[in-house]
Amino acid sequence: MVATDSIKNTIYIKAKEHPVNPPELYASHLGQHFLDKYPHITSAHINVTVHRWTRMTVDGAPHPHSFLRDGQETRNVEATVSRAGGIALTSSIAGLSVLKSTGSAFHGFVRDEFTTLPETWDRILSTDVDCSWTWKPFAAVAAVQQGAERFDAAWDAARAIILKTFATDESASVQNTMYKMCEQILDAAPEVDRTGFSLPNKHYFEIGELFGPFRDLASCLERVLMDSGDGADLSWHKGLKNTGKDAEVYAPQSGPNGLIKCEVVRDATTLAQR
Ligand code: AZA
Repeated sequence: MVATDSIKNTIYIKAKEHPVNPPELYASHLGQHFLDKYPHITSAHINVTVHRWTRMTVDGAPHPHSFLRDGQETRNVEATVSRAGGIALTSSIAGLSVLKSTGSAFHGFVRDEFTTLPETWDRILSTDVDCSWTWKPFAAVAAVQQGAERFDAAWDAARAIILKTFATDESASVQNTMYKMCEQILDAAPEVDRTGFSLPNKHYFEIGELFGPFRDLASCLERVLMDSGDGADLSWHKGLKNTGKDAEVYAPQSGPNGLIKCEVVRDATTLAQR
């Protein structure tokens, strides 16, 4: 048994002995250390989370020693270092919250007896991006180290692709937009075998659009609430209009929301040649 105390101290010492950037390389060093040190271990699983500490700008200049926590977004690495299989690395971005106020539609989907959702040609689109990409297997730490700049480059490219595509795509659906992002990430990082997304669909409804899309139930309740002056929309106050073309005030919904996932993998021939 290896005590968590030893493991914690090892993490500190290895962070002193090796660069912690890129985190993929640090995770590989750490995992290899546990294999070298303990003969009874067959594989080591390492998770590294990097938080965004961005240098402050003070009076227009970068400050030498002050930083701010720049959102909840993290850069993550999952590494498995094993005697049999070399080093498996998955990198990811998590918790990148984005919202666009238009340029998003959802129509033409399958309708059956369980469907209540109306089609929409214009809606707010918001999500917390969780995007991962899995590298081709590495034989050993030396292979991770050689060309280690690939890891920052892929993270930079993935983040830029996510933001640009989210902003500029006339989104036909979350599914369609996330697929476009995956294709670009695979193009930008040739050593990546697969990439994927997990995106919660965070709804914002017009006030007046009680329960959002679930209108049948909503229309009954709405009438009751409007009769009681309790405000299903804002018309109870001086006839304010806030739906359709007049919508300006929206309410974030607490769920349940859809969680939409996809994974795009390179073709089998390419993977077999790795
Ligand atoms: N995809 C979307 O883009 N929006 C949705 C979905 C979906 O599958 N379901 N409800 N709203």
